[in-house]
Amino acid sequence: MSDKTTVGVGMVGYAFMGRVHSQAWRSVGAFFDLPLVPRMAVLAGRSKERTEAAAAQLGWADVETDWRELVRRDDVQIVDICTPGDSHAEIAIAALQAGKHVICEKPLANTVAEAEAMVAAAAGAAGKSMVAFNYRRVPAVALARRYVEDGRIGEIRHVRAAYLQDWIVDPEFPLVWRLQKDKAGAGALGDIGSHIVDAAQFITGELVVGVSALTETFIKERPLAEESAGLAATGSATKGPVTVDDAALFIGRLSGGGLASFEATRFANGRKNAMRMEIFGSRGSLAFDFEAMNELWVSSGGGGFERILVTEPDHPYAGAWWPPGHGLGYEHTFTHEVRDFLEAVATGADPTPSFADGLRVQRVLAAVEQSAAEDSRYTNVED
Ligand code: SOE
Repeated sequence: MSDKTTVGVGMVGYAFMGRVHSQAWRSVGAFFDLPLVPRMAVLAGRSKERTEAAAAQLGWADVETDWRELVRRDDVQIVDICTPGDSHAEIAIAALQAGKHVICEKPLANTVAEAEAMVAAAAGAAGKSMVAFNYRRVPAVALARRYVEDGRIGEIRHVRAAYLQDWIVDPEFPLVWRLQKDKAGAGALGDIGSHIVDAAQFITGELVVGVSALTETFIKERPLAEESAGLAATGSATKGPVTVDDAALFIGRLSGGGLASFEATRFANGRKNAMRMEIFGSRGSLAFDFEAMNELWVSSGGGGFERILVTEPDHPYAGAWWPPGHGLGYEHTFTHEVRDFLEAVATGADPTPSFADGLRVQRVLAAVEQSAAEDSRYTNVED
């Protein structure tokens, strides 16, 4: 029997993010020596039948069909929000007001105003809060951050950040919630652009302070979605309008004086989840591609790049898992996330990325949308 304190977790939503968060809560105690033992107390979803089926499959002890009931429960101390962005603010604020700790999926909210309200609620709350930018917890990304902090890269000159996917290239791919502004807030920009803005700020320790942007929606109408699971879906014969961007490209300035470029697209045919970062500094450079997530490429200037297999025991998180070279996957980043969150809850430290960090990313996304809408810095080529 463990003599550690148990902490009850209540999760809202059980689709793609809910499944991967469940995997994290289920496995974290088996690999990390935790100060608190998480208990997967309750899963909330709208349909009783589906929520019960998901709870049985994913390992949750009980279900609620209204998230408000989950937030009220005494056996829930941590609320994990895995719903589309349109409900993040309401659930997070209610949970914080009820004294719970909150982990919220990214982007933090659908608007800057909602994100500000969440930051205000977090500031006055007893509970801890964190936004789930999971890629910070890829061992290679955390190692990249360490190298920048140690001064190995020097002053940051440019960042090239790209997040390339292709799951909606087919014009007949249905109009899932991620393609609807009222539910998702934005398209590729919010869903995957938010990740690379956060990763760029995290690795460099700097902020994106200004942007100039272009966005595009290539496919304006799609079949209405009937069933969806993960990123797959079936559509009906009726079509509806796509109300978000399919791709967002922007350049920006960093607070340290460097320049950055960002590409977020779901139309990079052949690229599945290519979240790529290249950091060029005065002393060296770093390169990372999530499709080869156990590798970090490092240059000390001259002689090109050296490949580091980020699976050594002294690399971030890696020592908890397999022998060197055996590698980690997507799901481990979420396990690291809940591990760090439990650590913060136990020690009273403030977990990162905070809701304030999430708001900062939201402000960048808003600036991108404003720039794209105004086309103010966009110059047509004269013929
Ligand atoms: C879909 O684009 C998605 O699942 C994102 O929502 C996730 O945040 C990203 O990790 C993978 O792609």
